[in-house]
Amino acid sequence: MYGIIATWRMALEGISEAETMLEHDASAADALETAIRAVEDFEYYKSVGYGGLPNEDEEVELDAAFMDGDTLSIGAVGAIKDFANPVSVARCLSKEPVNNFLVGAGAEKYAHKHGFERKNMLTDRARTHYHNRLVEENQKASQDRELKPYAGHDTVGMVALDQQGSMAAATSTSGLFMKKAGRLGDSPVIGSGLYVDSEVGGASATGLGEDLMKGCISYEIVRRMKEGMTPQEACESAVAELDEKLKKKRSKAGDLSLIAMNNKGEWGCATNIKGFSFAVATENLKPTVYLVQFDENGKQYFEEASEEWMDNYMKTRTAPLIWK
Ligand code: SD4
Repeated sequence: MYGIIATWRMALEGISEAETMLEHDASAADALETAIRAVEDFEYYKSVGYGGLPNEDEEVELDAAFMDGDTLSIGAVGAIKDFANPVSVARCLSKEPVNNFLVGAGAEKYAHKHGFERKNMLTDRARTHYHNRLVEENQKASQDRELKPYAGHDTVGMVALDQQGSMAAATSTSGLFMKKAGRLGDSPVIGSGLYVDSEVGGASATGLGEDLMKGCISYEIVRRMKEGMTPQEACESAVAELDEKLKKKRSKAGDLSLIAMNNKGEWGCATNIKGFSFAVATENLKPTVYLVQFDENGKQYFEEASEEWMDNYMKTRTAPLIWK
């Protein structure tokens, strides 16, 4: 059995490529890195890699992580600037005996030394988003002005299983639009943004990093799978419990969306938001995008994305932007 699951529709092209690789016996780690790089390279996705939205100082700071489920090796970069593929730097770091998680200038020094491609990651389109956001803010009365980090978000997180039974997980993100310089979310943090153990399975998160980290949610899902839950049961119960706990202790819960796969290729997903999508492919399932919907009792279910939804998705991502 082989398979790959990823957060958001934007992962579809990447996981399609990965699926072909897995079918031809590639390793989970290679397939995963290829899939995430495809998302990082596509300039119209504004929260991962090239084209990612900048922080409040108009700088694109990227976070990424990689975990090998066979060895539990981990590698991560935080707030790295001007490198094309943070996930590949993270994977390279996972091969080091120590110094596996590097941030800022240290991460850039390492990436440079290892020959990773440098690139100015701030696109004109992202500059336009930044400029327009400031203009919108300045149009408000001065007492209402507040540069809140962008609420919409699309971190890519993936878990893959190969035909040898090896698993890997990885994430990549530009984090929250208008975040403070140096801010890290859950995505590069092992246990929160991702976790994988080939003896069990893996999970990965997207949403409000500050809240996802409060539950070490990816590790928690893997732990539940280890105790016998299916990926779906583990995702649903862990997300519902964290959502409830945050509401009880803090009166609100940020966005929490999780995907998981176990070492049999069974998969699951749970979210506390409307509009979440994910992409999955296995030996028995062609690459498919599902939307998470809720019935009248608040119970979630999955619906395959229609052609119309898919067309509209790409149209809105690539629509021309006006400099206000
Ligand atoms: C973060 N979790 O930096 C990331 C943002 C995100 O989908 O998931 N976006 O907090």
